[in-house]
Amino acid sequence: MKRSIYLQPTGIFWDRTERRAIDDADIPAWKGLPLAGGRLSFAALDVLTRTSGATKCRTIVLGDAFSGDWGREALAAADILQELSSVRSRFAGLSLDRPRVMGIINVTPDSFSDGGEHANAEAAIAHGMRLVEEGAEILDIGGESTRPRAETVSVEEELRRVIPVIEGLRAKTGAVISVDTRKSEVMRRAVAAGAAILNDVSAFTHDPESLAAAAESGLPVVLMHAQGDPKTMNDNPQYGDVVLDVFDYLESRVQACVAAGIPKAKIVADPGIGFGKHLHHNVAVMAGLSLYHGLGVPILLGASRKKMIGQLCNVEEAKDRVPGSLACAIAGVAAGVQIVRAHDVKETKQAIEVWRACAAGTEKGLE
Ligand code: 9MG
Repeated sequence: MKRSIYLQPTGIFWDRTERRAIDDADIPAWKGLPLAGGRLSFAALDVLTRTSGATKCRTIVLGDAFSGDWGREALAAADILQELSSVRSRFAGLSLDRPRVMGIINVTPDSFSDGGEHANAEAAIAHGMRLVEEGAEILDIGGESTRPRAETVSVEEELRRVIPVIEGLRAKTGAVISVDTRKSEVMRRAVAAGAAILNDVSAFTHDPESLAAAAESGLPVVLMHAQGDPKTMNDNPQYGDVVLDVFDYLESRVQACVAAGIPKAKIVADPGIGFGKHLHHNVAVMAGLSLYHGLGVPILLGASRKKMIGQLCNVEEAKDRVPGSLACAIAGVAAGVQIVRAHDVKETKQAIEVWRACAAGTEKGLE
């Protein structure tokens, strides 16, 4: 469905009204609306209206602007307004009242960040155990590189790479195991080996059997936006308004999953930084992250070590992009993103914990 009105929460803050000692019943403590049912609230909305290619934006402050025309337009998107505040379900057994870190394990010889150093199962398992020690609550295991221009690998090769790692980490850690794959056969075998999340960068569009396989598994899923196939996706990506086009796509994929029998409570959406997007698209999506809460599902952000950071700061080597990755992670959690996909788990956890304490204004009671 293509919408004409979208709502992006803005003025996002950690709600600390409980510490304000207002006991005058005539002056109720003002609260914003809770963002995705979590600890953050929002005080205003950017109302985005799209007509024949152009997007107009007007910011309205909650509470006093709903009487005006733009307020009425916001109410025309009442379904989005409701989703922006609704409480999110637990995902793969994890509550999402605080940001969760998904550690990346690339079992690929051509991985853009690992340089193939984890290309055998034992090294990958050891790497995964280290990520868990560092605080990863989810491990995302992939055997096919999705970096721009990457070639596809056969089902057999992908299975050979990921299954022993899933089995090993399932036996040795309590982390939730996610499999990063676009192939139905890999999904089925990964589920049998102990995977608890299916992360598909094609949002179940690459393999015609994958959506049915996902529904059959009963597992929670991550739906990512990508324009085109990894091999050619960054050649010439085209959008009307990238932030809104990504929203439309994710909304349609959420609907497709629900129609196939996957409950909405088991779906996470991801705007897909770097997937069929130039630098100006990626930064626009980063600035638009809070809009995606209108989908009514948790949001996952994966910007770790990506080219966007290299382009912004002129850093060629992926391993040298850690500070920029942390900046992206914090931009994400400050916009209410619930899951951050990261290579550098220890650093990401530390950055998030410090941000949370500073946003909450207390070092206590954050669990
Ligand atoms: C596999 N993979 C690589 N980058 C990713 C991202 O940004 N999100 C998700 N969900 N998966 C990704």
